[in-house]
Amino acid sequence: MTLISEFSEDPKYTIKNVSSQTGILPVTLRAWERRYQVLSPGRAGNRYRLYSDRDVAILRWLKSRNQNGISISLAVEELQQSTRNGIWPEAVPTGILHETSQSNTPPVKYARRLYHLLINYDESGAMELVREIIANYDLRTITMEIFTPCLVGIGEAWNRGEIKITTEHFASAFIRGKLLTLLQAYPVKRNVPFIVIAGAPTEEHEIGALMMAVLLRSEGFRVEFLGADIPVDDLVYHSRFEKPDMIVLSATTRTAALEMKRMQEKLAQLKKPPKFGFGGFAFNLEPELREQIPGIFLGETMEIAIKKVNELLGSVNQNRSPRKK
Ligand code: B12
Repeated sequence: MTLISEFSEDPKYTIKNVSSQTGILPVTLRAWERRYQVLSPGRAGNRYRLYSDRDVAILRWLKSRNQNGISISLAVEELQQSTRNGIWPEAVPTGILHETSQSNTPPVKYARRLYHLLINYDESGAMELVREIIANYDLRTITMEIFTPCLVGIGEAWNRGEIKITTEHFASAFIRGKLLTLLQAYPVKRNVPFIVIAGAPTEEHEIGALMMAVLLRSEGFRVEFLGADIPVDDLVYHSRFEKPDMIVLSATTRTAALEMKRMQEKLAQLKKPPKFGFGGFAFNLEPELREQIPGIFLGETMEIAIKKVNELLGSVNQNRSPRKK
């Protein structure tokens, strides 16, 4: 095990050399340097930047965190926090980073490729593809433009009788697993607004709620994800002690959507009731259901919902990474 601090700080590599060692484009290197002040390359006599072995180790570490779904701004924050406490992370062994694809493949093509790999049970192919997707796209694109259409395609194929339930279970378990990894890749913050997210009572679909959890955690909120089919009394009990600022429930079926009424009525009896937001497929399919739930409909898409939550609770993440494509 080699810590990043063990690498020399002597300036020696040009930006071109560092780019070929790390697979990060020179333009990106300059942008990271400017935006995050994470590197301080020395200057040669001719004023060209010269990077040290430690700079290269830091860049490789940042890239590897990014490939695990962490935004660069959060990875930098993580690094700065731990080095302030005198703790340096372990260096990423050479050979572990895969090259960032320079392809201009649109997300919809990735969604289709993922769909085909999953319906053919090609798990290692799907894992490789998701690694490529994570290296190329931001979280919003990954969840809304790649995972969601892939799942919708699976649902349609199942509805038409083209695939069996076994295939659907395999595909949704795979995507659910990737989302859980992304969720756990973000730090669990304290002293920021606290949101509890779950599927409404009787609701078996949990991926929409899980996606919301990942997206809201990436926005900097403290987020607890409780999975599908959460019983009314248990969530009320949990809220009494945990005191979330907001509860977000999702529903895909009409029955689950209507269960939210009972949930909200009981939550409203708490001493300090949390804000109650909801959304999901059921409310898009039957918009009139929205009026029947005494809470805040967060919107038809996750993008709208994230904006709404930021308005309701106050934005906490000033340092969000820009879209990559
Ligand atoms: C995977 C899956 C399952 C899995 C779920 C596994 C799991 N762990 O989650 C299992 C096998 C359990 C399942 C069960 C059933 N399913 Co199903 N399932 C799906 C499938 C293929 C994907 C669902 C998914 O995760 N989508 C991803 C999400 C992100 O997509 P989305 O909902 O379109 O999201 C958009 C919005 O809804 C919104 N959104 C989503 N969630 C949230 C949350 C909040 C808070 C907000 C604000 C917004 C929001 O954001 C997105 C747009 O940006 C869909 C197909 C589809 N079209 O989605 C069918 C689908 C949802 N299922 C369907 C059905 C019919 C069922 C069953 C009734 C089947 C049965 N006969 O048993 C049961 C329901 C049981 C129950 N009581 O809940 C229908 C729903 C039809 C309806 N409501 O009228 C669909 C559409 C399939 C179809 N084409 O017929 N299913």
